[in-house]
Amino acid sequence: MTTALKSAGRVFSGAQPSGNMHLGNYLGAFRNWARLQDEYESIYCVVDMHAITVWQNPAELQNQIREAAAAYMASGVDPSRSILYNQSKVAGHAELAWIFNCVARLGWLNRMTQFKDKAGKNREKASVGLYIYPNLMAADILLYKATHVPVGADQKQHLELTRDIAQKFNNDYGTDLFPMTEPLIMGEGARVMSLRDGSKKMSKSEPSDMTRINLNDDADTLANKIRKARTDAEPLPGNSGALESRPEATNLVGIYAALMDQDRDSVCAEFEGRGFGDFKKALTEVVVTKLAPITGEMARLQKDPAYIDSVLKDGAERASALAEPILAEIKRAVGYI
Ligand code: AQP
Repeated sequence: MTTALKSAGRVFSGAQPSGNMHLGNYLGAFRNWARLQDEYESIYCVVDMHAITVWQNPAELQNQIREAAAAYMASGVDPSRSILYNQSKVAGHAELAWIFNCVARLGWLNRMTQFKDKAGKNREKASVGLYIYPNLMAADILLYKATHVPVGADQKQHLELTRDIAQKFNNDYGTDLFPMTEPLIMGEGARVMSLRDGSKKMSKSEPSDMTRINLNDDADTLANKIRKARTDAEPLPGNSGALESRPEATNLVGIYAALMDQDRDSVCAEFEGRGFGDFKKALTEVVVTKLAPITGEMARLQKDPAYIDSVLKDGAERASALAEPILAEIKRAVGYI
């Protein structure tokens, strides 16, 4: 299988197989990937090397890699129109990451807010991998000279670092080898927040399952989570501007808007004056209806791990074929013989 040359550019993106795939991953990433694959030459990676920056049980990791691949495909990523593979199968990611470890400056990494968030107070006990994670992310993207990266708003800082690394490499080695990769941040749903705390993003690694909508939750679980989602006592306003100081309300309206492909203003206009008890019922119906086909398709795919493995193997071969000449060019620029 080959991806036809597509004029808009080359896209790379990935998600960590570090737990249950959730609505934030779907709205902030997967469904956008599916939308981009006809316009862009698209490379979608299950970033298992990033996942082990925090401890992963090996037996569970295997299932999580397959679950991630199933989630991509169930969300519309078509392995015949995109390249879908897992990162550890293409050695170029690790090789280029090492070169970038020698290009990126400590001061740049010290500014990365995600490391601070994820390492928390236990900074000294965090893995070195977690600290240099953004260098590996830059390698993921630039190994293919990707021109665009569709990312959730939370990943924007890492993409800026990728551009800094590309720029410094080009300057240091007197080359124009790397492009300045652009972010594609796409519409409503770019940042889905926790159901329990509107100031925190919905996340796989958050211990409480009640904070997130998993792509494999059944209808009863979804209804229960939405019913118990934190809100406030005020009714919905007539426009989204009035939601400003109400983060949990903003989040639920945003989820409804994203799933219905509307903007927040039109959702507010539709529900103006109604309380969250009412709105949550409507939201549950939308979430259940929109996620049911994805949940069903994920379950179907996961019953056939051999098929998922064959998709990943084929994708890795195609990704390697793209990466090898670029990596050779990079090594020449560095002065390796
Ligand atoms: N809450 C979110 N809202 C919008 N987009 C999100 N993404 C993740 N969470 C949200 C986007 O999904 C893609 C894959 O992300 P990832 O799994 O590689 O890493 P992450 O951003 O660290 O996601 P999690 O769920 O928070 O994972 P853990 O808990 O393992 O660290 C990215 O494009 C991301 O923007």
